Amino acid sequence: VNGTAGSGIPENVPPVSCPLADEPTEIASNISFHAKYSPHFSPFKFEPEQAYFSTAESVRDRLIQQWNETYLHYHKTDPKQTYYLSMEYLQGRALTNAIGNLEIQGAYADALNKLGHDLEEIVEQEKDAALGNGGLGRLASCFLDSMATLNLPAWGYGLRYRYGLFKQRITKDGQEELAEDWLEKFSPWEIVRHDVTFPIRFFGHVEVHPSGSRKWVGGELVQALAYDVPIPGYKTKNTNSLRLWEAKACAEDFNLFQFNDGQYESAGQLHSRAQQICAVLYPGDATESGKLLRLKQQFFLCSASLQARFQDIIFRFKERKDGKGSWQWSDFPSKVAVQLNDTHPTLAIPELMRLLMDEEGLGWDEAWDVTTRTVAYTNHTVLPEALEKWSQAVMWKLLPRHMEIIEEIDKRFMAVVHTSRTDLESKLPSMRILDNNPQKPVVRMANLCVVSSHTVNGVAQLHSDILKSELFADYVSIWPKKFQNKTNGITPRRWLRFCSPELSSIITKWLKTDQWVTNLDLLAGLCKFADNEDLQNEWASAKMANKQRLAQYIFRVTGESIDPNSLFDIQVKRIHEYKRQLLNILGVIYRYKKLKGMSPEERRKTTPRTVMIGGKAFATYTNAKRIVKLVNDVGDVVNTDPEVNDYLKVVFVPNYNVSAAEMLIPGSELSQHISTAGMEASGTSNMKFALNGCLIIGTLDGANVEIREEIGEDNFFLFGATADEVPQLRKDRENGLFKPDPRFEEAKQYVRSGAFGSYDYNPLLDSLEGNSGYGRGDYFLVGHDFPSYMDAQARVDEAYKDRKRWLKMSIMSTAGSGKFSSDRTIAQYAKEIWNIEECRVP
Ligand code: HBZ
Repeated sequence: VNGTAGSGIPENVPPVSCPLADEPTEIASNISFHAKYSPHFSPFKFEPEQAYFSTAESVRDRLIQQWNETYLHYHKTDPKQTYYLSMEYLQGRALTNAIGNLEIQGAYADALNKLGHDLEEIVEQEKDAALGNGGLGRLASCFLDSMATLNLPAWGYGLRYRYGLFKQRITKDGQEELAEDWLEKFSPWEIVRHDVTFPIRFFGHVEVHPSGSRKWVGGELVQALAYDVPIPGYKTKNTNSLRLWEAKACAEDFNLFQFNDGQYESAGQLHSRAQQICAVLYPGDATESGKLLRLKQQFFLCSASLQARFQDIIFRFKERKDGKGSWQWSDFPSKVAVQLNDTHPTLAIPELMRLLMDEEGLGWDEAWDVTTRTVAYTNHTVLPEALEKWSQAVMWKLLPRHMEIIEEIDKRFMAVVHTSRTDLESKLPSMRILDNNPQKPVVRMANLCVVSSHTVNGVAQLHSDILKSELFADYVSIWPKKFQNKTNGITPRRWLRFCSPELSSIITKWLKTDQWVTNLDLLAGLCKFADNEDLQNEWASAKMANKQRLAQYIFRVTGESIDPNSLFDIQVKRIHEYKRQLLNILGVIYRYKKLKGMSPEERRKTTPRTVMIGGKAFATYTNAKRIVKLVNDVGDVVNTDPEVNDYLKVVFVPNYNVSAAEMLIPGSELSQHISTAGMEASGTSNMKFALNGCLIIGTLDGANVEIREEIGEDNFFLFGATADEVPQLRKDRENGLFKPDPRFEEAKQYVRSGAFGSYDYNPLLDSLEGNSGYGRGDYFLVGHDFPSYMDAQARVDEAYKDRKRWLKMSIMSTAGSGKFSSDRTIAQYAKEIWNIEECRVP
């Protein structure tokens, strides 16, 4: 059924019963069944590691049961379904989430106790599935959770990378990258589907038949093999699927003759070339290397996912023709919605056109109508270097038929402008899909998406406004209704209910219901208790417990002892100049210098802080790596300085990932979301922190704007230039009109003086000066925002001294976070873009 329907196991053969009772004793026996009969380890070993794998397999039994029921139900009901295409999913660990969503956490904890293990220790055994780089990938994973929880018939499609995001190690030279082998001991959460494979073609040529029809032939073929990861919804039977494709060579591609002749390498050449496709996650920054491989990956995802869908549709089509009603290709968009997670899966557009025309015999107009009513596109960034552009030459070589189709789309788009929108003709060169600049002819993927999608959306209101007024402004006058906003969200299950059980039970107690877990707006009910002393005391003790747990974690991963009574100030996200970790650390440096100049008496009046900064820098992003090194060097000096030690600590949190976030966010009190205004499309960790009662110091950027609106401006430490001021400030800067704040000069000078070791930080600091860096001098406006940032930090210190006030602000943050549930976001996609409805498994 799951793939194509067909004949199943005869009903007169009863299945081996699978122990799905909720009694701890039966669960324990199911776990030990897996320990004995699963072939992964010696059956006589039952250390935490073996206990984890057999526990996971036992949970998987249940997931598979629900997953099968879900498929049968969708098949029977035949609703419209969404296909979410994403090159990235940052899933993190699955065990806590699965037993939490299935509501069997307590029973599993008891069962493991009976077996001599502790659930908390067992869940730590799991490696993160990190098939993504950052925000975009984590968003896709939150969306999967919400789609299942809302009982939506929706599938995720992605790639099964052998190595996901690298592991970060900090050495004396800064960041080092290591391959992360998340499949080292196999993943218990995936089900390999040997019945679901499709051939994917690369290279080759186009054959023209006398009838005029065209066919892509020749080149090389690689097999796409499906692995399905069950995605359980919370408190529902619906269990959707994340389908990850793996690339495999065909057996006949192995040259046995060459092998027998001793030519081992060339014998297996095609095999290793196929393996390369899914070997690694693309680091996701603008680099030249690996371009062709990345393009292959993208096409591989698009072609396999669409072929799978076609197989299902055609199966149904035949079923209907055999007497169960009629069906036409023009009905396709009423059965299928395809969502492109950024431009990475853009090739789904020409591939869908090709399948419809060359395989199914539709004419251009009909194929185009079907395609444009099916596909929608989400933009996640306005940074010019992240807007994908593919070399036309490379595309012609790898995908000749798709390039023909793209040329035709471009030609027809131009014709429309020529005939009906002559006022836009001067804009055509930048609006076209093909950029035929003879120096470097490219295909602009974002333009292809805008022209071919029925809906284009940004990921926060400010970002969507910028898309309409800047990046895609010229298209808005042609298709004013095409552009929408869908403010991002996060799943409240992983990001509050499961990562902070302490705070969750306090919320449930005061709201007298746990319905907030699926209806996050109910959190607003906490507002009226924000001043209540009992709630405040309970709130403070839950926070303290989380801070202590975090302090132990920090000690474990860095060896640094931090004081849970100090203010925990955290900035964790990918290291990027626009995210301005440099602003944060320069502020810390200034604080350190001031502390050193104070008398012991004066110091005692300050607010003690622990500043934690974590995140990965792309391997070849030099300035990002220098920032990592600087934070570590500052930590080395500050943390060993007995004069300031009680008042300031600086910790670089190594290898930031989803699991680390689940530890850091619940234990945070202040978090920094301080990007240059207009540059962070949304941000989603800002939502996670606010939900956990952490106050935000931030700019008016991305979703910060909406968070501040929801939780109230008194509960947000605002600073910095606004997005519409930024262009003028950059111009002023170029014209020498910028006067730096003396505190900013002092902080930079302190680093240059060698206070933090002998490493040469001048190139990094020079990017903040007159005319270096991007050639424009402090492009990210660190210098401009520094004084208002320091003032905001001073307000933080004052607020923290007033315990009651701080606790009230913290409660108000959680209370105001209802809007940022990904359930809300996904419900809006479902209604306003996909036009799909809930399909609940009875
Ligand atoms: O998507 C992020 C945005 O920076 C962030 O503001 C937003 O909240 C989030 C979810 O909408 N964008 C990314 O994470 N982008 C990438 O990771 C990326 C990956 C591969 C690329 C380019 C960008 O080739």
